[in-house]
Amino acid sequence: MRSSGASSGRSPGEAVSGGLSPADDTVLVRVADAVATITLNRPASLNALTIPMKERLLAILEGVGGDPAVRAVVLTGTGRAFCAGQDLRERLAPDPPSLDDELRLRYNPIVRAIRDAPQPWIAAVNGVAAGAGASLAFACDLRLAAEGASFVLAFGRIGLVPDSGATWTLPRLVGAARAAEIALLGDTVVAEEALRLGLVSRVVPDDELGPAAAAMAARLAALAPGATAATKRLLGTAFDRDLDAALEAEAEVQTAAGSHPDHAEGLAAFVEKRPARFEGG
Ligand code: T3D
Repeated sequence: MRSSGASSGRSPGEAVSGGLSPADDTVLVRVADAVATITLNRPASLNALTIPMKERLLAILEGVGGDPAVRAVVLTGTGRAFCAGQDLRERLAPDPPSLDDELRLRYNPIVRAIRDAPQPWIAAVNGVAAGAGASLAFACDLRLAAEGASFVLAFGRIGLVPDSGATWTLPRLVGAARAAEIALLGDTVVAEEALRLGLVSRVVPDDELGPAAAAMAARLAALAPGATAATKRLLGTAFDRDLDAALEAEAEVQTAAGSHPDHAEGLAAFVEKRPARFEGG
């Protein structure tokens, strides 16, 4: 996976992966030091998602997910929003795309790509995350919020139901009672409240969000990729198992992790008092 887009920092002539058009800068991706940073970039519309933008995002997600050189991913937005969800102007066009197509062909595969990716995903929520924008943040493995960030499940205001996985992720993150209040009333949840509810794990000053997300991603990228991917899988399916099934799943996955060279490298690094150099694979 190579960088693409106006702020990617790629040098002239460098290949853009997956046939992504370098002329389209609505979603930027930059890969450096095993961390992919994906930036939703339509700030004038609060990074609201259009069809071309969703298609570009999905192509990027698939490229990143299949790239073993990428060990952690940060998803964020340009400007004062993380993402305002579906572009409502597109929905108001004379011949709007069907909701069925939008969900089944675009939003759902995007959510699946985040959940199925082997890498840990960090949502660096820089501002408002509304509708499917909130759902994208909920789909990530970790959420850091800037002090000025907020979440709003705005679906009810336009006569829709929460989608893009929000009815699945939100109760798992905050519990049934809080999820019902957030989803049904659609009140704005500001960053400090999101922290109190467990919707985000950290809130940092606005200008420290980028560095905080980058530091967390660097820590994740230094871990053994196979064990990290397996931990993500175990956590992502935890609520679907009883204790016996969880113990069995852990035993199975741990046996595989223990036979990987990265486990031996971790043990060697411990006794030699040096940082581990995990190869993955
Ligand atoms: O295909 C499908 O429809 C299926 C999938 C659905 C999933 C969904 O995401 S449904 C939910 C869609 N999102 C929303 O309903 C949120 C709409 N936006 C808002 O409620 C507010 O904009 C915010 C609470 C996010 C922020 O409010 P505020 O006061 O800070 O900003 P603003 O003034 O409302 O917005 C600033 C600009 O962004 C404005 O443009 P303008 O007037 O300056 O040219 C506004 O129209 C634009 N904008 C904000 N959200 C969207 C948007 N443009 C298009 N689509 C948006 N979702």
